[in-house]
Amino acid sequence: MNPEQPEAEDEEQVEAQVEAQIEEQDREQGEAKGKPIGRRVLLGTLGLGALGVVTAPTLQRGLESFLASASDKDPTGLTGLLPNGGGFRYYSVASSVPRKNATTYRLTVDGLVEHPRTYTLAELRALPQNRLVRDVQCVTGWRVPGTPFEGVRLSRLLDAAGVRQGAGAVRFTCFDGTYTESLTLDQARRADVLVALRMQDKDLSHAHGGPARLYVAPMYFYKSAKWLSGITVTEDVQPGYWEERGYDVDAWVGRSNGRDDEPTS
Ligand SMILES: Nc1nc2c(c(=O)[nH]1)N[C@H]1C(S)=C(S)[C@@H](COP(=O)(O)O)O[C@H]1N2
Ligand SMILES: [Mo]
Repeated sequence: MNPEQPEAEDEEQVEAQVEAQIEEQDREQGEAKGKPIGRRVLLGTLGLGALGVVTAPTLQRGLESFLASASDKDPTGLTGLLPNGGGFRYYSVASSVPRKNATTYRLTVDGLVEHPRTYTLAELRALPQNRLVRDVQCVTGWRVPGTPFEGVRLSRLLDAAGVRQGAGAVRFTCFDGTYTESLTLDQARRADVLVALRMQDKDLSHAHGGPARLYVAPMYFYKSAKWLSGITVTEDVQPGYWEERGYDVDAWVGRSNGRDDEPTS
């Protein structure tokens, strides 16, 4: 396939295209079925034009040099080198992310709580779901208008766990084994902060952090940790992956990171 030549017509097709390319790469690498999938650094742009770029970063040869030169310019993920079609970009700081499904996925809530527990996907789905439609804003500049997210309010999970006296923050960990995020307890209890199971009215795809990701509507999208596997109530905020690398911990859209974007929530 020619990466310069957009072939897909809509987002679902693009996503299928991305998945197909990943599978092709895995076959090329001779990885056994069921092994973690690599090279998910940036899988492409979704929707709203510029669909052609979807293939460029997934090309097997040249990927390493592509990443090396990109990281000089854009610490969150290569955006500077790619045309911005106004759609989503797929990000992962981990080179390999295992796939989790309804059978294998677990979300643990622990730390300074009375009742630590682990949820299955079915258990999360059985809880009341909230739907939010807001713009998504990445700190590197791209914005996607009116994107529906649906899932369980984080505040509900915190209440169910019984946050203990002295707790002040929440730390999030991911089954990519690398990414972390954090919120103050007050931020975490906002009604526009979800453990999202659906995005754009579909179950969250693997590429977008499924089966479950954090969705922090009022903050830059780096707060919305993908492949969420752990929620730990802590005393103080521990800066997350990108925050250790210079981004603001309080990542309000339009009021942080030296940016003046229109607020999203
Ligand atoms: N686990 C994990 N979560 C993550 C990231 C990541 O690399 N790993 N990148 C963040 C950044 S910088 C952005 S902009 C969004 C991208 O989400 P998307 O890939 O669904 O577009 O995910 C955020 N959450
Ligand atoms: Mo981002």
